[in-house]
Amino acid sequence: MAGERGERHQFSARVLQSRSPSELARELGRTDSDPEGVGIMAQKSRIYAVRLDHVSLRAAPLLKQEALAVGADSAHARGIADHSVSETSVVLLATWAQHRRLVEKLERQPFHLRTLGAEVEAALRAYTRHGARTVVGAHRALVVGDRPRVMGVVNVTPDSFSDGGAFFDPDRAIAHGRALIDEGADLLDIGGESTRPGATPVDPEEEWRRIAPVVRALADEGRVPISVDTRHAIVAQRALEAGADMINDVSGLVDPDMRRVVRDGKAAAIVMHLRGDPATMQQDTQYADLRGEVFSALAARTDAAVRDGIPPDRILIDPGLGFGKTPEQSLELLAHSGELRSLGYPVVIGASRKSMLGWALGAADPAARLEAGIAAAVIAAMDGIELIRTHDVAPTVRALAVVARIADAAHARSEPPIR
Ligand code: PMM
Repeated sequence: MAGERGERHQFSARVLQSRSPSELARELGRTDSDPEGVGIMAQKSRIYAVRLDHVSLRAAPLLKQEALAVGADSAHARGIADHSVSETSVVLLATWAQHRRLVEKLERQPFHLRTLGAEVEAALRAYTRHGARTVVGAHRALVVGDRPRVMGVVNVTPDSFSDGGAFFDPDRAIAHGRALIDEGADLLDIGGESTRPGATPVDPEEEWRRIAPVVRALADEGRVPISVDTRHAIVAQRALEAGADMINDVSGLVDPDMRRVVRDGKAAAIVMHLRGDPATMQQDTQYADLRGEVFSALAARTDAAVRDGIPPDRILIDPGLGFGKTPEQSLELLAHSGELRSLGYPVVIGASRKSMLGWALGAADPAARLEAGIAAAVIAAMDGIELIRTHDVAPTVRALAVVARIADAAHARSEPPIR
């Protein structure tokens, strides 16, 4: 009943739940506040914590002083005060409006603070970005960002952990690819080399022999863009000539030849994080700062790709769940996958049937990980992850359709009111 009041709740104090500034702006508007005021207040609605590395001894105190001057704050190493460290990591804490004022002030400051400010602004704009964008592939384009998109996996291998070689025969692999498209896959990822921990590397000639008929058939049909999962430049080149659109390189385009093939083939590329190679990657899972290291490695790999002439709007990034990471580390990366949006590239997450899900469930059988994979996909999609790589297309598409409708109902996906 409208207007009814409990004794202990005379004012109905209710903490508002909002995932985006636009959701909150709507709530502010519902107080019948002045619309211009709503725009200004919405910029104060949320604290954005921005982490920065390698801030110098001279820059850090100045940064804190400028942050305090705009009503924000920044945390840095205690050793900055007594000069016992030469550089520090920093976490800047500020509303959008404060960040903007701070960036303006830093433009006039020495010690690379101007560059630091520009990087903070770029990260914030990328992180809060909403709406559709087009990733152009060699032959076809993929739209991402309007709703979570699904990449269906076709492994043409005898030894993949997740499907145990069920599609090693080319005709069965082609039929499987068609079935995944019918189930609603937005693109397919075709692979001829198992990258499971300790798998024996495959000779590129053999890898190409496995996938060639599958890539040709599914690319010729042209129903969805085709990605090819390979670490080998020669395989990538032949795949692009055969009609593939995107290269999914689990080694993150470390090979300059691979970067050249992607650039010259005008392909899109997924740059995945992997330390070492699949044969040895589980031998070293020590990270001083897991999320920081994955982030800076992806930043370095994508910078190299752009420097070598691959246009930024053809690049996607992926933290590589399960690749040189323990189950706990993979789950930590999944829980913070939205952070990767700060780099400005669409983000891909592949959790489907992986051992971290088995670890979380306490069950070894990959066939019993369907719901766990969907839970992971839903978490990623709610964090704004653009592309979900999965073996289980139909149930994932259904789950993500509901996530998208919920986001619409919550007004979480309209343009944020911040400029
Ligand atoms: N995972 C596998 C293989 N390729 N590529 C990307 N970009 N991201 C991943 O998480 C990923 C990948 C693991 O093997 P699978 O094909 O059997 O799932």
